[in-house]
Amino acid sequence: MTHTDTFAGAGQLPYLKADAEVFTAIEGEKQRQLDGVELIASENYTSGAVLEALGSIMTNKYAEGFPGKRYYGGQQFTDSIETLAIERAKTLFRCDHANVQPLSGAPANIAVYLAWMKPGDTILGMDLTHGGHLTHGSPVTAMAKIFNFVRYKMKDTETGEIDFDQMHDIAKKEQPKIILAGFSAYPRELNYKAFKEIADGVGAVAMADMAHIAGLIAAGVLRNPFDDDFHIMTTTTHKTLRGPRGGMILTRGTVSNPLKAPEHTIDNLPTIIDRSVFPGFQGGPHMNTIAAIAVALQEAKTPEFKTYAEQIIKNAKHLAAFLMKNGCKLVTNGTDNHLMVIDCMTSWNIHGKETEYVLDQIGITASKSTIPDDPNPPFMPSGLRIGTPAITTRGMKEQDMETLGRFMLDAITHKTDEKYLQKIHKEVKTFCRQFPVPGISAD
Ligand code: DSN
Repeated sequence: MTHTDTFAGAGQLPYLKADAEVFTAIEGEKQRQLDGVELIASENYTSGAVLEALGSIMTNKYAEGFPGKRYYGGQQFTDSIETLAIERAKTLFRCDHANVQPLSGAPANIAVYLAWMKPGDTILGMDLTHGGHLTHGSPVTAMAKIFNFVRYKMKDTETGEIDFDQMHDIAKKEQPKIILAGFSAYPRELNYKAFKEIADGVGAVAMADMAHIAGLIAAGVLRNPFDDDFHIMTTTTHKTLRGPRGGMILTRGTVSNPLKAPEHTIDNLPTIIDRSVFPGFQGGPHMNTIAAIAVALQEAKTPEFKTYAEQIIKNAKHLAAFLMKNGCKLVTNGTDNHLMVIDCMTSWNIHGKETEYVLDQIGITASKSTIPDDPNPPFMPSGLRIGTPAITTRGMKEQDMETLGRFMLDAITHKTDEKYLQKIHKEVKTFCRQFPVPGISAD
């Protein structure tokens, strides 16, 4: 049985028809998802079961607090759902504690920062143009006004090797409270052991933001930072993990009593973090989202999910090899995970923003991206980030990567020829309609 079968009739939205404006927009988006190719590396299609939990009456319930310790009555089912999500997360990621309440990845990271640090304290994270995420200290974020972010980079952008000597020197000088491994645009596997050694050397907490690759870690196809004794892992739940939009904070160690302030020690991290999420930073958890996370985590335990995760990487490697064979310059010259960053200026002498626009014209969605030490600004950067999680969910395989690569290269070659782009757009639509989108019946 496929995910599509389990949600027969999805997209019919019988109640919503009364609100024509919202109904029409959702129908339009449904069609866009069916007719287009999704190469945004952070997007995916959830299963019908996840959608059902997300759209369920669990959204009606307030549940401030944690299972067994709530501030409202009527919690027998919320407690059982949140406990399921927590236990499933612990098994899947081999950790001792999971907080499944963060509303998404940014709130998860912020809750950790506020849990462990005081205003003015320092975090050492990846340079943003080298692949780090906005919440790792972009000057436009509120966190950058509170904490001091310092950066490490790749030593060699041709291989993706991280400059651990530089990281070590910066850590000794700046004495960060957190050393952050993780990224939103870095295509290589990380050497967590090297991060952890540097963190231990300066008494910092080792934190991994695994939002992009959580599904690949859960499936065991990429390394789990906890195997190298990381203290904290944060993630979103909607990328490779294929759940609803949400977040989690995973830790080693046990919670004492989340309603009582513990001593500020690494052993107490689970309690400190729980208290930072609630009541520190958020109010009532979104119980419909937590129900959907529980469902996604159960799906991620299956052999089918492991095969899916393996195929994501096979597809990414294949697409990267095809593009490079055809003259395309990729940052780090390939990928170990689900994403790659094309250096569009070097490849075709056009910006990432224009490349994104050209691909949009043929029904292929991607996102512009900076390249390491990009001379161009983030809104008009030199690169384009693409990834394979969503297309792999639709069932695309290696041979389909070549078809997609050809569509992309053909469109870029004919980028000013509107008629030609329309012709490719039709071909893209015919091509991708062969592959079902879970949760959307294609009638
Ligand atoms: N916006 C996500 C991404 O595209 O990587 C991360 O939050």
